[in-house]
Amino acid sequence: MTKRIALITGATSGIGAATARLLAKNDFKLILCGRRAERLQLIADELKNLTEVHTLSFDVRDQQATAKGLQNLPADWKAIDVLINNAGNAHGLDPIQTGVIADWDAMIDINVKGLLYVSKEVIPGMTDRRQGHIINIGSIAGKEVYPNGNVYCASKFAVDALTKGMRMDLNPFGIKVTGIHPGMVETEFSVVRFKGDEEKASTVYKGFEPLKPVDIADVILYTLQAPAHVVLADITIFPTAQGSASMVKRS
Ligand code: NDP
Ligand code: 8X3
Repeated sequence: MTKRIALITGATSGIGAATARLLAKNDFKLILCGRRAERLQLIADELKNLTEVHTLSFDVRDQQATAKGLQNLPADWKAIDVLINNAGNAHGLDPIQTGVIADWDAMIDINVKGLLYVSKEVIPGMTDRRQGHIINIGSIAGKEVYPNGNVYCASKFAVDALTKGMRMDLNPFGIKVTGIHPGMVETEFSVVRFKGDEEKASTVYKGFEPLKPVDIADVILYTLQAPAHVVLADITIFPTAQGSASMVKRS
């Protein structure tokens, strides 16, 4: 059986790394992307007995580096079947009146523009071959706004809009487009949001059982294994303790 090639952005930790591990065991060849090259190498070494892995280190905010990295893929890695646009983070959790412009820039540049820059390089191959599957990792924050979520929520609302737009524009080419919208998943997400403050980050997940990265990876694999005539268009996943973006039952 020919293995499908899946490109995962943000594969150095959390949801992206868990997805790489699961897809490696399930007949995918992997292109793993992220800024931290040493982490990419560790994951590639870990998975090399399961599948072929190609790593690419670039910052998705840098359009030229993104284009160069993807355009210079070796010939046998160019026919990408699956694009998982996962790279992203929240930066800060401040009310709009005291928000930090560098944080706003980071969230819009990474979560929205970075997703577009990567997609711009991958979509033409999919339209030429008239097949492919794009999975955009949005968030419950792209479905509901919560206090102090302002710009992060806006960036994820944009991901939801782009997902819907991609599905319509790519429909004539038979390309599947899926939006996956997790609630609270314990990853490095909150450590990044709170700028390295691990104690503050850990309080986000206190008193309930959050989702694990592998829970999202499981849903991604399920989505990719659907029959050719089926697309899971839009999926929201909560931990059982979560009732909405801002409601969690804690002990
Ligand atoms: P992590 O912080 O664990 O992972 C984020 C990943 O994104 C890392 O691999 C990081 O790699 C990559 N990344 C961040 N900035 C850049 C950049 N400028 N260029 C390239 N890659 C970048 O968080 P999660 O796994 O939780 O996040 C993955 C996705 O899931 C994000 O889009 C997030 O918004 C979304 N999400 C997360 C939820 C949660 O509760 N954790 C819930 C809903 C959605 P590196 O630093 O090496 O570049
Ligand atoms: C990440 C989950 O609840 O912080 O998208 O918005 S949340």
